[in-house]
Amino acid sequence: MIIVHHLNNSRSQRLLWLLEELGLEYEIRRYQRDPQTMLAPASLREVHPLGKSPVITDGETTLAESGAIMEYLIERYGAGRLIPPAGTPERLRYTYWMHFAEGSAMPPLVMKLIFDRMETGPMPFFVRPVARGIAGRVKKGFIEPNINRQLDFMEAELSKCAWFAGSEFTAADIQMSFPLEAAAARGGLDASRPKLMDFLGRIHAREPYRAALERGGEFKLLS
Ligand SMILES: N[C@@H](CCC(=O)N[C@@H](CS)C(=O)NCC(=O)O)C(=O)O
Repeated sequence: MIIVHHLNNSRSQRLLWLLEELGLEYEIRRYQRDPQTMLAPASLREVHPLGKSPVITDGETTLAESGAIMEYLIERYGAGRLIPPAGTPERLRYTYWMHFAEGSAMPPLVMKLIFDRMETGPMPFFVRPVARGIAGRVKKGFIEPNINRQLDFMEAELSKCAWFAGSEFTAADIQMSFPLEAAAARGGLDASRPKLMDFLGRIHAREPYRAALERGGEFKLLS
């Protein structure tokens, strides 16, 4: 039995969705973020040394890192579903977006979350202006331009085809959902990028997406 070690409000929601799309049976073990720090509980480190979510166990196999888990599940249980055939241009696009999601899209969004908190978090009053100044400059000079350039790029790519790998929905769309949900929650993604907003609308309407939300429980991205 596949066990998903599921942290609330986290990337593991994506895996529940993949498992629902594939119609596989799975069990959820739940972990709650610390309400103050938002970090995962130490008990997740008993499953994998890094203690990050998602992690799955499948028999003797324990695997972390969402992209690796996606590839494992598709290869082992997908029977050719949700992945374009090898050697096609669609397969190359699939691989690209599968890696882009965590390798390029998420880092500036995570940085934005951290620097937003630096501006508003508790600190001695005399430090606040300095902290705000540094955070504001890093956001304006580096983080926000990168997020905007990436969003423009993704918008242009989704103008060429319905889904990230081509005309068919694939696991790359599931992997790309998290940065886009995060961008909509805190990265400035709005109706000015209609293709990306339409993508979010289309994934939210999918039955397996809804089924995964129902099983996973609360899913509210940190902002
Ligand atoms: N690139 C990793 C990122 C894993 C990650 O940072 N997960 C977050 C949840 S979305 C987490 O576990 N945060 C809690 C913590 O760092 O303690 C992946 O895609 O699996």
